[in-house]
Amino acid sequence: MAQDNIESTLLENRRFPPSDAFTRSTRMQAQTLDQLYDKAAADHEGFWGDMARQEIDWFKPFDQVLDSDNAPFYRWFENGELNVSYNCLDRQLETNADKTAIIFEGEPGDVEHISYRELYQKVCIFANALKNQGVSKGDRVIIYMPMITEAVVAMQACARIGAIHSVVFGGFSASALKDRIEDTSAKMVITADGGHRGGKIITLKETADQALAEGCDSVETVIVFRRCGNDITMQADRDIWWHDAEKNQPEHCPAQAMQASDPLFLLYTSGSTGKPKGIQHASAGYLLNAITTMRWVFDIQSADVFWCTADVGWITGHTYVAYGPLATGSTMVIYEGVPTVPDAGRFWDVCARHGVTIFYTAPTAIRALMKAGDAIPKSYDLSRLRLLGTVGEPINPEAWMWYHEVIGQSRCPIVDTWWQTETGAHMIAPVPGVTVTKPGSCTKALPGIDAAVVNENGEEITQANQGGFLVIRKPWPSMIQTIWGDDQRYKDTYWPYFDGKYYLAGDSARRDEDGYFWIMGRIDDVLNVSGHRLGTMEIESALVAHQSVAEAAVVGKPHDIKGESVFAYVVLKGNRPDGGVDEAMTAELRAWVADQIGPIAKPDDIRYADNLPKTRSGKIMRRLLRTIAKGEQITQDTSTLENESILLQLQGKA
Ligand code: 6R9
Repeated sequence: MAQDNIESTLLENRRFPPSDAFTRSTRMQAQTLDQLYDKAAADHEGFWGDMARQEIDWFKPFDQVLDSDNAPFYRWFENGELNVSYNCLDRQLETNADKTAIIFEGEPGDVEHISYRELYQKVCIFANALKNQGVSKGDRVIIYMPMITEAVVAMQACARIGAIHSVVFGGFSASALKDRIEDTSAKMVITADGGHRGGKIITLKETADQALAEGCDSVETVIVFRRCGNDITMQADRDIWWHDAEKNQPEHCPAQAMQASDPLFLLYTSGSTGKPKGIQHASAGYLLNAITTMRWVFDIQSADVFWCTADVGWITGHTYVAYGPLATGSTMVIYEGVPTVPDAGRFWDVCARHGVTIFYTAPTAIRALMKAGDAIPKSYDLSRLRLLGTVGEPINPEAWMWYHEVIGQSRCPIVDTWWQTETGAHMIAPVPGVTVTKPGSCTKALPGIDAAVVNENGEEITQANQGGFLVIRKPWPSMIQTIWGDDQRYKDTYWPYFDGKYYLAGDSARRDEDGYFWIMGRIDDVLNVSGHRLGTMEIESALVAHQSVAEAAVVGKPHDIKGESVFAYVVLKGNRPDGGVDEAMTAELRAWVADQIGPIAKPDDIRYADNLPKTRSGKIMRRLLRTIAKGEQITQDTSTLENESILLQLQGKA
């Protein structure tokens, strides 16, 4: 996998400088950017301290920029007090009250424009409703919603009263939801009757009921927003409609003063082992980098219409839907559904009708829409677009070129943004108007971000195009605080080497002769399916939980559109099916995994064998399984295998 990547990207030598027209219109000029880099290099803490004073409205100023006493549990902006929702809403009211904050479009086509004043009122009323239902500062609230305005209202309302939200993607199953409810001991679940997705109604409340059927004792209340009008059952002592909870609630709700390092939210993400981890983010540092990256990377300006297509169930939907655009007083689009309903022109239709100027999506969406052909985007007026962005996985140069030429009409710079749930905001990304881009490279680290590629001893690799570990060598404001309830796992996962001094991203990368970063892939067993992180362990555990499965190993297989697809090798209890084929079992296991984790985790391929290839010490040889999944010739040494003869079965040849 990594090897392919090196070869294809090494051939890439096209350069795209920003146009003069773009550079003239941008907020950031090369000279200013240089000054930022210089200042950050000379005085890391002073740089971020100044930024925090400039960009955040504080209730009480901080007295220390960075407290490293208990590293790697860094604390930014000690003793400062603020409220994130106040910074997103209240401070826009003076000059921006009538400006549109959100242009919402439902999948069925319903459109709503919400001004900052209206959003402020919605958030205040709902925040009061939460308080009225007994939620207070520090309580955890699970949000399991469709991609509608109210999802953002719920997040902002939590932030307003200091409750810690944990959004669970609406595509996740009851059992995934249950795990998150239990890990957070949430007091409340906020959901909707349903959401529109892919021309169907996703029955969220029904799934939430399944999750809550057993255990989840911490949950006292379920608030249900009526979106689709589908039939649901309300449990009298537990469930309340959103509109009923809001009855008689005042239109103002004071913003709770929070310590800078009080947690703002938890968001679960996959790791290489064990259950998903609750990534914990702090209030002030997270907000700061949401704002700085909106300015530096998205060049956000007052007339922009910004559209990040990510669901709020992912970090991208947190930073670049729920917080960043509002904290910078911007207008954004929120779209409920999928890109292909009613047809593959939907994204471009939304861009054209709402005058989107900045468009941010994932390579997997770009590849899928590219496949639908050029005629579709060409039939829409995309002339308002001025900047394009991508996130979630490496973008292949072919898709980059299509995005540039067909969507951006060779006019719009592309910002390929590398970051993670744990980093909170963009870390390595171009500054449009200044950075010369190269298709497939996320270019350079942003000011104040000390990214490097190092070898296993932590020494920086200076030789061009030599791969190594991607690390961040200095703390940054929007960094992960810890893993919820598991400080040790936080240390072990992110600070295992280099004397615990460098943050280990879990990606491999190389830098070219210009110092540009090229992400090569994960160094652990994490898959990236359509830009979503999935742990191979999680899928394996789900498979093994099925009554017929004895053992399972999961690897990624390169996929045209998804980037990677899930390929599972399964050892059944009892006999291997004749010729390795059992379509009924395959269908059952796919449905089972969808049920255990969610449809995104469904294996595209399942292959049955009597055993898995293991070394004598019992380690599954995943590299070998990856080679087989790709249908490639096995060149690895297989002599350490316990049972070489199963190779034929694994290859589907016996
Ligand atoms: C924001 C987000 C993080 C992982 C990350 C890396 C991959 C993200 C990328 C990229 C190459 C980019 N990744 N952006 N790889 N180029 N521009 O996606 O967060 O879901 O936590 O995933 O995604 O492997 O480590 P998250």
